[in-house]
Amino acid sequence: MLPKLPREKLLDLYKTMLVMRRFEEALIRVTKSGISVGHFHVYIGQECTGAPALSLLGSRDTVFTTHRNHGHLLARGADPGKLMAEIFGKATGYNKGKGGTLHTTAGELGFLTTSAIVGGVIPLATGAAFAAKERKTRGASMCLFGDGALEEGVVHESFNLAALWSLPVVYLCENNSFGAPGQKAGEYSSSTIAARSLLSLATPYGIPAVSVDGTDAGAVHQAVQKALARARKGQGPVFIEAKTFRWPGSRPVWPELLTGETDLKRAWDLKAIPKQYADWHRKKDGVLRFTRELLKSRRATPEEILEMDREAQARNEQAVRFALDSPEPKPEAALEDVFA
Ligand SMILES: Cc1ncc(C[n+]2csc(CCOP(=O)(O)OP(=O)(O)O)c2C)c(N)n1
Repeated sequence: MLPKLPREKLLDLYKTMLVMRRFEEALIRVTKSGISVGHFHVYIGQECTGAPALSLLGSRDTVFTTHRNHGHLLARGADPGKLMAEIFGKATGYNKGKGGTLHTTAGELGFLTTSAIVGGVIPLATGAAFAAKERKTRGASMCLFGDGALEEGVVHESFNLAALWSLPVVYLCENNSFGAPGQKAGEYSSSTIAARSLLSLATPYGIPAVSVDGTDAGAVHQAVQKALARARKGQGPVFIEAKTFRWPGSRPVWPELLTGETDLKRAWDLKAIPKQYADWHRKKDGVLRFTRELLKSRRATPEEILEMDREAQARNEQAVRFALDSPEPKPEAALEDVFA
């Protein structure tokens, strides 16, 4: 389902998703060409969660996210060139190359920090919500994390305080384990979390919890809109589980695309779908799903879709160029911006 938005806004959301997808494809292509930028994680496949969720934030809101953060930053309007440069460790990056992929921070976009410590952002987002409440900013705090974070003890202290003090925070869990081998539909299974339902981890604290299909941009948009409205009215936190799919890559350290780079024609030309990974192209890839929904509702033609895609690819090619041509940080800058 498409979010209930006017056509122009829907197309803006789609363009953002295309930039998110093409950004990481370009990044993978660069690393495959032999240029090493170190270990990074990709958000490919989760665009229908991040793009609509983050499009709902305003300038008073804060965002906290994880090791899988590129898509989130781009969804909030990050400049692809500055983000690519940060991942490459260049002086022109968001944090002058000192944050890198795992800790990119962009205060101007509401990202007070991103953290690779699994579960680490949950208390920070809760603290930011406390600050917003104390300062009466009417802003909300959004916290994005994976299902793995829920095994951390600090999550429960955070949920408890957020509920006790009715803090304006939206906990958005991107459950990309859904569909793991041997897992039954709708059942959560993990070797590290005993709970069978992730929602059951929030409800004992009186936190309303809802599960949505994370490849359904309309469902995510609706759930996050409701949660933010509740938080901003001072009614406390909400927990949302977005069931989504991990990108189909094979190697965890050097991401590669087993399915190839995205071919949007697969949204309308079923013959173009290769048998292998047909499941991904037909059902799991949220960008293809959103494309099909745009076509079906006649909000865009195939030509318009391909044109938007060309623009997204060109923007990301420029971003790669900018990052490659940017200078390394100077050695004498190592101790600049160090506070502790
Ligand atoms: C506290 C902590 N423990 C372990 C790790 C190593 N680690 C990095 S990513 C990851 C998996 C995280 O899974 P999840 O939170 O579900 O996010 P996903 O990668 O699936 O998006 C782990 C265990 C870490 N970074 N921090």
